[in-house]
Amino acid sequence: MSLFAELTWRNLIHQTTHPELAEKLDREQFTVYCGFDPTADSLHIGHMLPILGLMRFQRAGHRPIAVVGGATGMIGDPKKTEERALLSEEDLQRNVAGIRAQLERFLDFSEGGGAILVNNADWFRSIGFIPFLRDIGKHFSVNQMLMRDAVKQRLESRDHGISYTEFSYVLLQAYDFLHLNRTFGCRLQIGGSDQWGNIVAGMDLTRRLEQAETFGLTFPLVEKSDGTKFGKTESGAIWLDSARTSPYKFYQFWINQADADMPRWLRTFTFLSQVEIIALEDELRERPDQRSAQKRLAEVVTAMVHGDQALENAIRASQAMFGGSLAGLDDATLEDIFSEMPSSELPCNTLNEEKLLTEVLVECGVLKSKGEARRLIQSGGLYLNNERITADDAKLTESALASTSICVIRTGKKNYHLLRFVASPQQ
Ligand code: 383
Repeated sequence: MSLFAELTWRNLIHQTTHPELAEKLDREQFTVYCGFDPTADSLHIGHMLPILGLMRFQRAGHRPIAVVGGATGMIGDPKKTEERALLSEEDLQRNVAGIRAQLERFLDFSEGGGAILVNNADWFRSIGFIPFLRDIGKHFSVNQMLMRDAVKQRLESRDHGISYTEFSYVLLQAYDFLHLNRTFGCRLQIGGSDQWGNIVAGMDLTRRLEQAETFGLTFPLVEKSDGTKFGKTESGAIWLDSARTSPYKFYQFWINQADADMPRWLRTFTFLSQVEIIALEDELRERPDQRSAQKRLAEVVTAMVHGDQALENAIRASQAMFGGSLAGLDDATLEDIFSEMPSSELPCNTLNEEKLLTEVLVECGVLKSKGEARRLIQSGGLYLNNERITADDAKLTESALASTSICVIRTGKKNYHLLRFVASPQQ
């Protein structure tokens, strides 16, 4: 299947600047770029579509360039809502480094790898303000700039005007396209549909100054079938950095997506073949309770972002939530898995006191009375670290620890309570 047909099948095309781009992509090799501004030290899943987009172009034989916006990140692409806070030089450096490292996990930027990674600060550093205004600014019509969506909304909004700084952003991104065209023969820029204006501005500038024809292609915004915002949970964005969003939480995010979104997500966020995706859709229709589509999606995306080992751990952690073994899981993983469950803390010397489990359960507020605790044990409904307790006179000892300092109590099928043993008692 041709690249364009595949992108279309995957619902990845929102707009293109030229209808003939479809066949050109089959006949000619393109150098194609997408930019990422270092607004944080990590990318999030909203960036996955364009990253995978660059990978799809590479797999089809084209040459991808990823631009990290060390310069544009200092200015800020205007949002519809409000002016961005300026980042300090220091934060910006850290963010650039973080994003670079992440992009390197997806695309091979090594020599011979085929992909190119650049930072636009490298060429903006040496451009003076006056030459830029004369040589570049002269080609921009303020009248047209005022018609851009984000700018228009900011002009209309009473509380949030727009600074000259952000208003000028489009000139910088346009100049990047020109620079990449001159330097690498780059002829195509891709991005989300929010980038259309910036892309077209770069094409115009390149035509004027280089008489070169360039192209643009945008992806649709990722929207969930229920109309809520994709990629955000109650605890915030889903980041690609495992220190911000653990592989377990990342895996869970995909596992928990709705059936109705599976056809779209499988196409958008994976490289799975059409045959496999259609089989997964059939399976979902026939046996929705199995959630095979969600599992496969979570598997491939987690492995792609965090690697096979992290995926394996995430699957084990997910099984723990459903009563699976806790063996080998450490404190941090247990905290992560059971972060939404109630918990209590006990001084660690409690483990030497040979206390009755029934007493501890009442002390921690898991159950109301020792009698209730005894009856629960007798009916087979009490678990320590997902192992059933059978003796109603069982004592709490060191062997109750699942990891270094945590014991996981479960009553019934899935009421968990985390018991932390700490050095000094806390109120
Ligand atoms: C900077 C310099 C360029 C080309 C692009 C840029 C960044 C661009 C931008 N992009 C977003 C970002 O950085 O703001 N002005 O977070 C997002 N992108 C991609 C995609 C997307 C866009 O990185 O739609 C989502 O991920 O284009 O919002 O020379």
